[in-house]
Amino acid sequence: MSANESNKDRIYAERIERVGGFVFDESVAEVFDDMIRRSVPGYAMTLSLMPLIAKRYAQPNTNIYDLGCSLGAGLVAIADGLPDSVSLVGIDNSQPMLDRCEENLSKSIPDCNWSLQCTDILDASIENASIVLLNFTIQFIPLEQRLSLLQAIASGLNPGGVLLLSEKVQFENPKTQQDLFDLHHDFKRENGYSDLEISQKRASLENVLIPETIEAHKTRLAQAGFDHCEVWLQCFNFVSMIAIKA
Ligand code: GEK
Repeated sequence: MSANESNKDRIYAERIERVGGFVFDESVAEVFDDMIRRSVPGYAMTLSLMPLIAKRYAQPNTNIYDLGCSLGAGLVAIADGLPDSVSLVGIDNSQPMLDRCEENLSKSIPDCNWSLQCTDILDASIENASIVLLNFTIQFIPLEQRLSLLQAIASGLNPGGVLLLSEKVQFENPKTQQDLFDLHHDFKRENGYSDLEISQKRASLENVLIPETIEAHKTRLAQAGFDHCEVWLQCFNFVSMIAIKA
């Protein structure tokens, strides 16, 4: 098998008798880059535009966190052009993800000051931060713990700091919800996933990935202590938001 084939996501390609809940284990980490690019509309664009935001908000001598950093794509994307004095901190509770993340950062940003922590983001200590990335990760946190996580982020950010939050979202209007859900599935089909793969993956994410509305995110961000919050990118039912601490 070529390297490319071995990193192609085929996890749900064969029929599985009983689909279990989705976990970020070795088999997922191995194909994760392919999985997220073929599953999340706008992922590449989010990564390509985040550096513009990061350059504007990064403050010298501060920490920049990526919570749920997976393979480190967010940190690699924003690293170029930041002040030399920033420290990049990637946090994830999946060791298989972090093993690959370490390889990626060593190769892609060897001269930056970065470190990785294998821990639950709910236990992470966030301090002296100018930017926090939370891309497609709060959706995996139990609903009742999301506010305290955002409060910890808001209180760890310096004045003028920002949270960049990306998420799968849902819509209150049933037609909008159905249309954007269908478009997301069209996107996955277009990217080579079969109907079987799409339906088995959906079953595995049931009760594991819990999306909310954009309004629910905005309300919680305000409650957590953010002063301004706006969507800066939306592709079907996936959004990227910026939340600013004044
Ligand atoms: C990217 N941001 O490429 N504590 C720490 N890590 C966690 C927790 C937790 N409680 N729950 C989940 N994770 C990345 C993509 S993926 C999104 C993020 C997705 C980690 C989990 O191990 C995984 O690496 C990541 O959050 C979510 O831009 O798979 O859709």
